[in-house]
Amino acid sequence: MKIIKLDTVESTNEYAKKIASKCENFTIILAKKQRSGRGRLNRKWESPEGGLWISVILKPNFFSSLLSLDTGLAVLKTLKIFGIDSKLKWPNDLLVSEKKICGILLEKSSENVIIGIGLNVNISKMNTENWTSMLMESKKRFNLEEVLDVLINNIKHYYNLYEKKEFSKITEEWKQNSCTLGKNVIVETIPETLSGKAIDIDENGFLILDNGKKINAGDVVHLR
Ligand code: BT5
Repeated sequence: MKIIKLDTVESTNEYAKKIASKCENFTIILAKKQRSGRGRLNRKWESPEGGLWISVILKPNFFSSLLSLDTGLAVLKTLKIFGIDSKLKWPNDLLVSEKKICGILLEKSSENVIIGIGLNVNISKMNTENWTSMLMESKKRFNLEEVLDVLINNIKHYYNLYEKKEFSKITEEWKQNSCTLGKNVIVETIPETLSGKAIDIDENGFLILDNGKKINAGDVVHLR
C-alpha cells in the first residue's frame, strides 16, 4: 500500500484516474483540500480543509457495484470506532440523523477502480445543505491521520471480503445498518423516476422495491 499526500488538488478522483495505470493496487491519494471535488453526475463536493478527501486505486479481479456498498461499511465502522453512529443510505451515503456525513464515488477507469471517499471530519462551516461532520456530532476535533489509519484498515478488511466473494456477509451487514430499507422512496434514475417501498438489496448491491423493480444506480429520496 502506498499513500500519496497532496496539499491542494482539483479532485483526488481525477488525479487518481490519471496515474492509476502506473500505480500498484491499493494506492491512496489524500488531499488537504480539493478545488473542485466531485460527487456523482459531476455534482459539486464541498472539500474545505479539515475533511478526509481520499481516492483509493484498486485493481480488483472482478467488478461489481457492491464495492460502493462495501466501502460504506468501512466508513460506518470507522465512525463507530470514533463514537459516531451512522446509517447507510443506498447507494453511497452515510447519514447521521438523516444528515450526510460522508459520500462515496465509485468510478471505473479501464482495469482500475477508483473509490473516492469524502468524510466530513473537523468541519463546522460549509456551503451546502443537510450535512454534518464528526466535529459537529461529537463536539470534538479528531486527528486526521488517526481517522485515516482506522479507515484504511477497515477498507482493507471489507475489500478482502469482496475479493473473497463473501457477498452475503457484505449485504447482510449493509442491510442491518441501512436507513433506506423499509422506507417508501422515490428513486431518480437516468431514464425514469421510480417509487415504492425499498425492501432489499441483491448481491450486486442493486436496490429492490416492493413492486419488483431492481435499480442499479440512482438518487433516493426517503419519504417515511
Ligand atoms: C457523493 O456524491 O456523495 C460522492 C462524494 C465523493 C467525494 C469524494 S472526496 C474524494 C474524492 N474526490 C472527488 O472529487 N470526489 C471524491 P452525490 O451522491 O452526488 O452527492 C453530492 C451532493 O452532496 C451535492 O450535490 C450536495 O448536495 C451534497 N454535498 C456536497 N458536499 C458535501 C459535503 N462535504 N458533505 C455533505 N454533503 C455534501
